[in-house]
Amino acid sequence: MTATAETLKAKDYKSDIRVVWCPGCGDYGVLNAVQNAFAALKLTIDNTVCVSGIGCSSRLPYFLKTYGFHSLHGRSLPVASGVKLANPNLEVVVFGGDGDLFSIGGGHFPHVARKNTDLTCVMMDNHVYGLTKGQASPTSTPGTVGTLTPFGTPDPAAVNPLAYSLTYGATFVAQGFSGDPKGLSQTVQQAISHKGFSFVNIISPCLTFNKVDTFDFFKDSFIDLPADHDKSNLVSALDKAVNPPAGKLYSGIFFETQRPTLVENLKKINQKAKADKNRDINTFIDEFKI
Ligand SMILES: Cc1ncc(C[n+]2csc(CCOP(=O)(O)OP(=O)(O)O)c2C)c(N)n1
Ligand code: SF4
Repeated sequence: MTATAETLKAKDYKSDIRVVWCPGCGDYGVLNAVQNAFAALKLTIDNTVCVSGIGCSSRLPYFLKTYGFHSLHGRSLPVASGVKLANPNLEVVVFGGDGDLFSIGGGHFPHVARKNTDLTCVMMDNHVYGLTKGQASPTSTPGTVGTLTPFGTPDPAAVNPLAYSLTYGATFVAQGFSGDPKGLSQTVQQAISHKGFSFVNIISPCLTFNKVDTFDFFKDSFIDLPADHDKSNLVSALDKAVNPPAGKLYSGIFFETQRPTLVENLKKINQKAKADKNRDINTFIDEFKI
């Protein structure tokens, strides 16, 4: 975390753009939690960049006063990586939906995680494609009836975003609920404060197009991770991600560890390259001259 701004309140991070989500959409709770988290961390508005892809949830950067980049569907993570590599001093936060990040953008996620790119990725998981009116997404509960699946999805299993991110080497993995903006704000603060790739899966119901995994369904489902959960233990984190008690979902930090970030590793390689006279760029080019 690099930015500071002593006097900003949550409302100061709000842009003048009218929020256009359906009344009651879970994403309002996420926006609220994010504004509070930015204020608590005293992020400087012009040192913070919020990047998204396409989807209802990907509109979130519009509603914040920071710099933003509403990129292409599924491409928020590579765009955000570029921003971070170009200027490592910026605080870069990625927002998106389960479709954007795990369907069309699913191929980028493992690499950003394993490289430990210093980004915070906040996913609004509503188990559906909201913007395009209710198609099934990778996190849809198997059998979900949707616009294009009137007889239920044929997929026997859903993607588990927590297990996925843990498996590919994310160094911070957490989960929260849009109906708990206070708890969520704290989780987002911890995710942003973490050095390296952090992922927060937020269950954020789409009341318009997901009639199965609704707010009422989730509101009694969340329980805190056990007090004795060891968040440095990857196996225990995976177990909690895959095997919560029946009908329940854990909220809190599943896993946190420290590893050098992509920028740190690139700096080391750069230093080595500079120190190696045999690898001077002109010597290297000379090797290819005929
Ligand atoms: C290349 C491309 N393919 C498809 C689309 C259509 N599209 C826009 S948003 C979206 C899915 C959004 O779902 P999700 O990321 O879960 O966000 P939500 O709207 O549910 O918040 C799709 C398929 C597109 N805009 N661009
Ligand atoms: S369609 Fe669903 S995800 Fe999109 S704004 Fe409406 S409630 Fe939210």
